[in-house]
Formats: sequence, structure tokens, C-alpha cells
Amino acid sequence: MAVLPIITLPDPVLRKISDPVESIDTAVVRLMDDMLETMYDAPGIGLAAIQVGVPKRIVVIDAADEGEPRQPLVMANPEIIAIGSTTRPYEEGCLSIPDVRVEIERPETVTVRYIDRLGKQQELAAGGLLATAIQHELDHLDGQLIIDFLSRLKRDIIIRKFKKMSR
Ligand code: GNR
Ligand code: NI
Repeated sequence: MAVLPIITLPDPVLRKISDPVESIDTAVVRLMDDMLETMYDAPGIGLAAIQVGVPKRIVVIDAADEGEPRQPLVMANPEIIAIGSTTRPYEEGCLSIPDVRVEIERPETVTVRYIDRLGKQQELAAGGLLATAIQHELDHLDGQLIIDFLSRLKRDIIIRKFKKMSR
């Protein structure tokens, strides 16, 4: 396994729409395992393949509390098939936008359908931090970032800061 470099703003790769995974072959499983190692190393509670430069619809998530056993989730081609009727605000961070926090109001519960690491279709009903993380990761698959929930002014200020830092 390997820790992969995480791409950060303003890299335009983060805006790409990722392609569906065609089959869970050995290269895809290796990528999934490398993504898990990269996420735990960061550390983060989720990671989308595009954050390591691969435009495939793959995400990994572990929303277990610190000190609890690991609960790695690996999802290919995830789709939200149901959302709850209540929302909750949560201050989100993103490994691709270091030191930025954005309060985002999202559905409190979601049901996601996906293909797991063994190629089997799964459905998972999630709430709390896990539901938030699932929605955050699925946004990455469509090039959507947490700063897109801000006003254009605030978003542009953040993007300008990252452009300056990358010079
Ligand atoms: O590590 C992460 N923490 C986090 C906190 C609140 C809401 C979402 C997240 S996901 C983030 C890792 C990341 O950037 N995944 O794309
Ligand atoms: Ni993110």
C-alpha cells in the first residue's frame, strides 16, 4: 500500500467530473487500498479518488470516533437513493482546502447504494457524521467543493489565497 499525495486548491483537477468504475479489478482494489492508507495518514474521515488525481467514482470513508475500532468503507459508483426530510448544519473541512471550514446544511440522513471492494452491490442507511461525509465525498465526484456553498466573494477570496500560496 502507499500514501498518495493529496491534490489541493487551486488545482483544476478537483473540478473534474469523475467517470464510473467499469469493474473492480486489481488496479481498482489497489487504488482503494492506497486511498484508505492516504486517508488514515492525513488524517481524514473521507477521501475521493479525484483528490489523488484519479477521475474515477471511488470514495473511502471512516467516520468512526477516535479511539474506536476502524470502520473503513469503500464505495465505487455511489449514488444517494434516498434522503431524510430533516437537515443539520455541520462545519466541514476538506483535505484539498487546508485550514478552511465551511458550515454546510445538508440532509441529516441519506441512503447510499454502491459497489463494495469485493464488487458486491450494497445499500447503507446513514445518519450523523457518516451521512455528512458521504454527501461531501459524493460532491467531489462531480467536481463540487465546500467553498461552493459560500458566496462568490468569500469563495474568490479563498481561491485567491490558495493561488498566491501555490506561487
Ligand atoms: O477529513 C475530513 N473531515 C470532514 C469533516 C467534516 C465534513 C466532511 C469532512 S471530509 C474531510 C476529508 C475530505 O476532504 N474528503 O473529501
Ligand atoms: Ni473533501
